[in-house]
Amino acid sequence: MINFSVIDLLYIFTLFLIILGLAWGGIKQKQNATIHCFFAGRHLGWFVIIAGCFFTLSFSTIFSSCAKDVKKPNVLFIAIDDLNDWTSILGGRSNVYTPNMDRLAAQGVVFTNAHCAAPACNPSRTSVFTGIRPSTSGVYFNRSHWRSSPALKNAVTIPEYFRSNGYRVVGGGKLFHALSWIQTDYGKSQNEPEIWDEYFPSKTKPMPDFVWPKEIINEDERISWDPLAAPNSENRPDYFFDWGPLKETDEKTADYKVVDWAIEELQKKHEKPFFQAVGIFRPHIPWFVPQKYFDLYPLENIDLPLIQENDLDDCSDVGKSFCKRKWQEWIVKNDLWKESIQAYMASISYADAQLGRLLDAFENSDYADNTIIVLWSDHGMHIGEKEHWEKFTLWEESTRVPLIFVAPGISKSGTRSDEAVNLLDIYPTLVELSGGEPNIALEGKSLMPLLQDPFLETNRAVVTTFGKNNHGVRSKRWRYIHYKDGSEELYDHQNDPNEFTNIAYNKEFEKIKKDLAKWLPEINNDSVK
Ligand SMILES: [Ca+2]
Ligand SMILES: [Ca+2]
Repeated sequence: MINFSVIDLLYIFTLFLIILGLAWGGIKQKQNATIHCFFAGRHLGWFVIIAGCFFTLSFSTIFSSCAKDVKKPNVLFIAIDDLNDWTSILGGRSNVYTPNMDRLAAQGVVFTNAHCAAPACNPSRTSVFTGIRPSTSGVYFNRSHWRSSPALKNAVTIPEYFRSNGYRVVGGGKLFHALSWIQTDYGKSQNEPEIWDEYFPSKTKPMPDFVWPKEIINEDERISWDPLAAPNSENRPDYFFDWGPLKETDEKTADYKVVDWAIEELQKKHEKPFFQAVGIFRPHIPWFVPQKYFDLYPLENIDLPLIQENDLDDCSDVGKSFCKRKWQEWIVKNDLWKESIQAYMASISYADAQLGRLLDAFENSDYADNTIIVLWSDHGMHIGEKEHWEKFTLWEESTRVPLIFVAPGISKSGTRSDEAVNLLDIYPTLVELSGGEPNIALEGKSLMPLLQDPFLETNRAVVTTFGKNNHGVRSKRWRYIHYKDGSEELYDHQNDPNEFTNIAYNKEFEKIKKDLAKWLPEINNDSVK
């Protein structure tokens, strides 16, 4: 059967008008032999021909631009906070229950060697959304206001890019840096209201209120925070470092509400293509999630991470200065290591369950066949390795993150790439996948070649930066760290996947080190206030 498009039909209609015009002119010419009528007949014929051409040109332009819009892929952009490689797809820990991340991975490409550009929320998220390195922007820490950076003053963020290309751009939850319970200082929202068409809960309040355990809330409904985990113990770390099961069900929790909003968006009929960003806050501390997620991980089944005694002895003094050794001392003294691992894993499985609800709605939506999905976490997490907790280091625990791309018609289902890639690559990849022109201002690289061929070897190394002039360089095999005082670390992942032995001062590896140092950024700007 022959299928005609709207444009084909318009051309046929025009041809019909032209023939009609010529015929009309011819008939009139025959019927009226007088000179006056000859011209009248031909004029009418020419008029029909010209009108037909004009009609076709204008309508074909309108219809072809509409057809182009219909073909533009949507983007579902999923950010998870503080999730390290403790997922079954990355294997950073066995027996973590993340079935929904596995399910998404089965639909696309998992980047098993993906690293953040900065091991902290604000600088990492800023680099993802602007495509600019922390060393270029000077946005190194959570307190820096990213738009104050001279390099980012006029930067076009991902939502702005898509909006200028005819997309509806919406977001919900933590995407740029924010904390729901601290509205000042480093908890202040760094979201820019004007770059979104819509935001949940609102453009000025990017995260819903949390559900706190009752013990944390005092009589006038304010958070008093008498910690649940080992209250009144000596030398307790920051009180955000707390955990415990919630009696409430998922429906009451903040991330559930963000996903509810995201589901509603996916159920709408959209005229324009969309860029929809969904920010899931757990497994960020404090680890308060419903009891059922704690029940997945009985304490008696939990192993401690593999660690080496005196692991820090061969590390740089700058690297050591980043470590929260007091947290580790407190954990060990109070015998809470397994409990805290249980709480982090419970929070990961809670986040994964919310992802599952989003994927269910997506798969049942009208957009399942024409939407690019990218899932990423802003940085990793130490759970006592190198006597450190949280992120804020240049070691593997802080830099390695989940990164999954699903690109219909381009990526191959259930494939993996082990090449070193960076979260800075998300922006140029989305530009290329959506048919845009490459933008030289973006400092990452499009992952399109790896999506098309996950076995491609790139020989690339990628950089993570923490503070001015401190960089970690990760290739497929090596991690090289160069700190601001000139001190160095080098780890061979082929023989030392836990980064226990610093071989930077072993002459045998001098050339390896030099080759890796070539990837260090040339621009190292001062920190933005
Ligand atoms: Ca984070
Ligand atoms: Ca060591």
